[in-house]
Amino acid sequence: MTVLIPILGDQLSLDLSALCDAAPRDSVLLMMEVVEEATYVRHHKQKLVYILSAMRHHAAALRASGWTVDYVELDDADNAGSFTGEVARAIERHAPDRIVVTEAGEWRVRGMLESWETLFGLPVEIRSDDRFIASHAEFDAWADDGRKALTMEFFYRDMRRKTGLLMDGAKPAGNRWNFDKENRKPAKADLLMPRPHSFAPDTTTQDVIDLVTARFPDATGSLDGFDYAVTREGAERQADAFFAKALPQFGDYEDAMVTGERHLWHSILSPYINSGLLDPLDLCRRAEAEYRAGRAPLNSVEGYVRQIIGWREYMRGIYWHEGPEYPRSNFLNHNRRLPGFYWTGDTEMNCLKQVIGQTLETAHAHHIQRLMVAGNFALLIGADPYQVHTWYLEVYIDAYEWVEAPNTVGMSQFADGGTVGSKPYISSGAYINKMSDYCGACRYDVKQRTGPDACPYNSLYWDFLARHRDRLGDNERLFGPYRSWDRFSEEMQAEVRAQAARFLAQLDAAPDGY
Ligand code: FAD
Ligand code: DLZ
Ligand code: SF4
Repeated sequence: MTVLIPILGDQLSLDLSALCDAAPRDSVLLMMEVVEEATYVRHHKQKLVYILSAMRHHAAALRASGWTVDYVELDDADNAGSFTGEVARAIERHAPDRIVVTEAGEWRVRGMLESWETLFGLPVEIRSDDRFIASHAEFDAWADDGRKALTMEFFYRDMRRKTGLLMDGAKPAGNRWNFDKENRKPAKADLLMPRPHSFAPDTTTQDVIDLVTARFPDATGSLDGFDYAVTREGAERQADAFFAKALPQFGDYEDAMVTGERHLWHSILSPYINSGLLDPLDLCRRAEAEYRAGRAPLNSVEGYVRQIIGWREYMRGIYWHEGPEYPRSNFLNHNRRLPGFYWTGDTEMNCLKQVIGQTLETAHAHHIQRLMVAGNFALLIGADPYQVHTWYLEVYIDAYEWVEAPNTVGMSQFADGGTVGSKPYISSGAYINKMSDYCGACRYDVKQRTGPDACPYNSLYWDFLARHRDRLGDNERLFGPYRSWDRFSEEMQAEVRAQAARFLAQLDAAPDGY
């Protein structure tokens, strides 16, 4: 009896469901570096290096625990280039009686796994991924419970009750579920800000860097300075540093943006959580322990726990609940192509220059940079949400479709018409000015709405609202902004809209750059 257990690149957990009852004696674990996964979008080079190096280190860790791992490298002769092609070749090598696999993290790959039983004439058991707190059935039952809206906050409270995290009996710790209002402070550059560890590439990572440089020269972004952890131990060290130094301030400065400070008090653990090196529930329990021991305040710990058992679980639920066509949603009928500077950072708008520049350099940006600078601008100009989705999937080291698409298509671009967010996340330059130091060094004036020096976000914001009044005018959460717009004189309205039109025309005329 031999069981073949394929382990995908985002399944790098030692206690994966496919392994829970397997015996090393009669199991072959199959890990595959395949060109199809490396090219289904033009992934950032650092994302490619991270995943392939983490896979190689994970294979070594599995072998050290006694497993037999059949590892196919990208440059191996006869590499078939796809999961299905490699499973076919592995069946020839090992003649297994059956296949056991943990479910895939996206519709595209789910289809592949589901085709194997018929294709190979072998029993294929697809197990649910129990690294998540809510199963598909649980989320669907919650979503289909006749509720008016799929509000994250209510789902989050159920997850708090289910896990017991930050609960005092039946009540939330501190008698409040959510401390978000206390988590909106701007920050200043500060030499004492915690800095995460930097991991110099070892020989395995260096081999992968050489491989990616040779095989994917056109991939997005830069490889210089790659310093992510690629092992469980490295990821754990990073988590230790976060809990010891950054968690206490995480809440206060969650939404702040500071030039040259890409980490602030964020954890930078998403790549490790999403690929399986760190366990999300374990991290939340560690955060709670910091609160209970009096080392971190509740607004920070609740904020951190909410991001993981609230937003992260909710996004996954939405992705599978809404179906494979969800990334194609386009409620606002937007079709402008993204400007070429999304791939170069070459723009005079300093906020975008900083955020896109950092993204191309490091494959990471924090939530408010993604949402309120890059995403906000794409939404205001009416960019094609599918292209925006592809960009986010490409450039961020933690991007897998199940988490990226609901964040981009839903939360950031409002392309799902309000499934994820009750209103579009749009703002004028004022919000960026309040939460960052970007505007001070910008060629544009954040206080001006019109004229050659006016911040483009300002006219674009009002133009967006005016343009979409038929679709958004009866959204209660936008009554305030529409009332303000209506107080503008007709001349001012015309001037603002002409300013936006000139800006968009000049954007369209610029070379694509992609
Ligand atoms: P922290 O700020 O330290 O947050 C703690 C943890 O909470 C993160 O590690 C992450 O696991 C989780 N988390 C926080 N916010 C979210 C969220 N909105 N959805 C899911 N998990 C969340 N996150 C991804 O993991 N992959 C993506 O592809 C991704 N794409 C995004 C696209 C857009 C347009 C936006 C607005 C957000 C996206 N996010 C994505 C969410 C968020 O930006 C990242 O999770 C976060 O920046 C990761 O950095 P961190 O680990 O320092 O997070
Ligand atoms: C993203 C990615 C890349 C770039 N390369 C591989 C790979 O070569 N082998 C692999 O097993 N997984 C890779 N991945 C992650 C997969 O795309 C991910 O496992 C699927 O999206 C399924 O969720
Ligand atoms: Fe961005 Fe406008 Fe501020 Fe310049 S002035 S940094 S474009 S928000």
